[in-house]
Amino acid sequence: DYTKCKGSYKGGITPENPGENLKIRPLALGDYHNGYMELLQQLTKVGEVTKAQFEDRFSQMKACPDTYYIIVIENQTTGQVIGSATLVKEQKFIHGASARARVEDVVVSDLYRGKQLGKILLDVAVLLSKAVNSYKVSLECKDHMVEFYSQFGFIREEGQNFMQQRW
Ligand code: 16G
Repeated sequence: DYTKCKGSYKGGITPENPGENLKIRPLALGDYHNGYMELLQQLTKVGEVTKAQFEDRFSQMKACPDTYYIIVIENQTTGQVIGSATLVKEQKFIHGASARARVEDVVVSDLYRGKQLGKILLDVAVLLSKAVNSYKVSLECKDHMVEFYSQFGFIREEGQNFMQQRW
């Protein structure tokens, strides 16, 4: 129910109607050919992913109920995916056997920046986090993106650190 989205938008757009010819929907199996992988390349290194690999991964995600929610924005004229955000729900024992949610892989095509599409994606992701009964939602980002995400209610808490190992 998008009407519960906290955000207010300029220019009359809403999550239900994110712009002319634009539509929000879940990622679909056919999106391999609709520019989804090219879009992700604007976020990070995607590498070689064949159609078969994409379809396997898609099915694996689908087979995990109530876990992967991949939101995309489609240009309905071209059929191309021009924005996306992933919400992953992680089951927990803590907080009364609750769950946490993480926002991952947020990307809006560089041709569509400045149209509040990132805001729409994040508002929907936060709404969804609550709807799936997570007790919190978090994300990881580079320093220069902190200001961007803080506009949507994400707070860098004092003393909390995000750490990782890479190989
Ligand atoms: C950013 C993304 C993260 C993504 C990572 C890829 C958001 C909020 N954060 O941290 O989800 O997976 O970049 O970068 O979208 P990497 O390839 O260096 O891991």
